[in-house]
Amino acid sequence: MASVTSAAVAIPSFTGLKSSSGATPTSRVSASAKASPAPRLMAVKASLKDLGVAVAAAAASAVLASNAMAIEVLLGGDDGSLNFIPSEFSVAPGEKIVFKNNAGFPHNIVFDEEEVPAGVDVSKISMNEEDLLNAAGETYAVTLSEKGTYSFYCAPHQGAGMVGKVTVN
Ligand SMILES: [Cu+2]
Repeated sequence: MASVTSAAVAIPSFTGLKSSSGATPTSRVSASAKASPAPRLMAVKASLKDLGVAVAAAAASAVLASNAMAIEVLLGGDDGSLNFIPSEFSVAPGEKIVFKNNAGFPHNIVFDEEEVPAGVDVSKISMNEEDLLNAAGETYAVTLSEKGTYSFYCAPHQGAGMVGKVTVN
């Protein structure tokens, strides 16, 4: 059985060798033919890896770019205070404002229709009064394009003084 097995193993390699004239040169060809796919595969993998790195780098710079044009406002202080932190700040038109649940939630963000620049529809920039950010780290993002001063509040905590003001300039 052992000899049959070795013959069966030998046949495919001899079939391959027959494609060229001599046994010795073909075995070299066959060896190099076997060797070449591996480096090629490695080259493909390497270039995919490079591509992945390039994509990751592009994504990272996009994140950096968006961070440069974003402000984070914490909802609730670590000391248990019911505040926007910061509660008064300025942004550029179109700059992203990210409200992030920090402590003392639930919170939400509602713009005061009486205290926004003329023509601004507060329903388009506010959360619904009934909608709440319930978990730590939950965010609500908004961008304001109209220049001016906007007042906003947290509906559950407005009475406790959780109000804020943002100036777009
Ligand atoms: Cu609140």
